[in-house]
Amino acid sequence: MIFIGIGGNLPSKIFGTTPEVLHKAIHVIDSNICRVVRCSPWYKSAPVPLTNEPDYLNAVVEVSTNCPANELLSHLHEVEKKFGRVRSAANASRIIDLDLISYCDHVIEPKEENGLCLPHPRLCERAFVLLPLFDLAPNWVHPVNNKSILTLINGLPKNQQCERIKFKRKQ
Ligand code: PH2
Ligand code: MG
Ligand code: MG
Repeated sequence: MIFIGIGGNLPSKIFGTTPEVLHKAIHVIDSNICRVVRCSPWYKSAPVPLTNEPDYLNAVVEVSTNCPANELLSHLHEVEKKFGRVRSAANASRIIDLDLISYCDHVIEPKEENGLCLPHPRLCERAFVLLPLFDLAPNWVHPVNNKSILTLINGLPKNQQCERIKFKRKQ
């Protein structure tokens, strides 16, 4: 299974509010490069690490693709660009962020900065990734530390609030 983390905490002048941006982005991710299989429920959380910036909206999307991981990541970067993502400091507020969380349990050790690392190097510290990943893949096991997703969730720092939210359908 292949999982993408999707999140954002800034609106776009062109594409709208964060929920609008992220829902539109899922339709653009679904392309000849990769098919969107499922999307988790949505979660609202304060920035990790905590700042005074706006809350994030996050979900995890399962996709299927014949492309290797690095090509899939390039596609995700293209989608980020289309929605106006500007790269600045690490953890800076952003309109959209698409991260490759896990690619068929492939393991790629971190090498150079900004190089592809799988599974995502910070996923174990992040409720906003682990909770939606649990919704999609409750039996998932981290291929490096062999911890189950429930063990990882139980090991999260207690101060990370991450609340599942529902969107009302537009009339
Ligand atoms: N992304 C970050 C840094 N911090 N915090 C939350 N709640 N959600 C995110 O998606 C997020 C973050 C860097 O990618
Ligand atoms: Mg990220
Ligand atoms: Mg990213």
